Amino acid sequence: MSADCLFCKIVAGEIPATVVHETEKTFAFRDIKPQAAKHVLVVPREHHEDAISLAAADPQLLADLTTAGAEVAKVEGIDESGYRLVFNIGEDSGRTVFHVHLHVLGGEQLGLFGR
Ligand code: D5M
Repeated sequence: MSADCLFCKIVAGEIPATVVHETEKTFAFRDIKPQAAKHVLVVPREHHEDAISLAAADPQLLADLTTAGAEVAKVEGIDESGYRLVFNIGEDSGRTVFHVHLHVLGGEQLGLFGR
């Protein structure tokens, strides 16, 4: 656990969240500021800063996040209609939390990316 990391505290149960799916290595909860009808974040229990550093340190764990994202889509009932998986990397992405998280977005027709 990394001190002062919001998502480490959520994984530890120190900050409340609506849990959607859990495995031994991953933890998924509803985004507090949803950007789509369904918006869930999947994080590794272990602290890693972003998807790129995680890919270098533990590629299996990055794969586990993707698998958990697909499981979340099933739990949320959007696996057949389709959904988007997003990792934000670096400043221009607008990311705000520095514990790697996979956004699972769906439940409606999603708009195109852009400004
Ligand atoms: O995404 C960080 C996401 O984290 C953003 O969509 C809001 C969400 N967030 C922030 N605080 C919370 C809590 N406490 N619970 C659930 N979701 C939260 P980024 O990719 O860094 O922009």
